Amino acid sequence: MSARRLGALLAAVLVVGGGVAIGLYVALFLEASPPPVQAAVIGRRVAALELQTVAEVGHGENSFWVSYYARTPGHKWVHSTILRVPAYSLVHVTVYQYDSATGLRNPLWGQPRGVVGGVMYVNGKPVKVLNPELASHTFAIPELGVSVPLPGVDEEAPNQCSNAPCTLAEAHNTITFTFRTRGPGKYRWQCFVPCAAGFIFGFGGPMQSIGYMDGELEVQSS
Ligand SMILES: [Cu+2]
Repeated sequence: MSARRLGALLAAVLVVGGGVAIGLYVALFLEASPPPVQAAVIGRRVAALELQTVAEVGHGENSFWVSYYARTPGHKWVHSTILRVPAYSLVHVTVYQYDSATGLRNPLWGQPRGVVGGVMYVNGKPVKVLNPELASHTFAIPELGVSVPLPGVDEEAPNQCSNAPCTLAEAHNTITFTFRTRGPGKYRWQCFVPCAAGFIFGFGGPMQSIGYMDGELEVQSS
């Protein structure tokens, strides 16, 4: 075989092999992707989302990973961060926050932003800025300018949750806020607290995994 032919053959093998590898990667990614959770529609252009954050899942492959969970309109907690909401709507969010504080790298994020009235409610009380050291996670949708710091529970509080999904009988803070969606599309959302214990700078593992501290907001035309 001539060197030229061999070169062409090798190039073809690489292209096909690369294609197969990319296909496999996409297939595995899709398979690993958690199921979408629909927000409850509670009015004309008004929806409601319920989330919880847990210090550790408590079971399964990544038992020690910190995570978000989402609740279906049928009140079932799902281990997912793929959230479906209607376009051009108000979304009322309730987060049950079961994890303790880690603290923010950037104190600016202690201010709830991109939310209606510039305010969040912590256990029913309005909060316009949170001491950055008290943040356990944030709920942030960078493209929509939404960033909400979630105050952690006291580490000494009795009844800590260690197996998700957590229940209201366990120590938690309840945070509520409202944001407005724009047009249909996929918007990335994530936590910005370096909350991944045991990973470099707290930013590995769950902090870079959809279904844990990263998610997608699927905005759909209604
Ligand atoms: Cu987090």
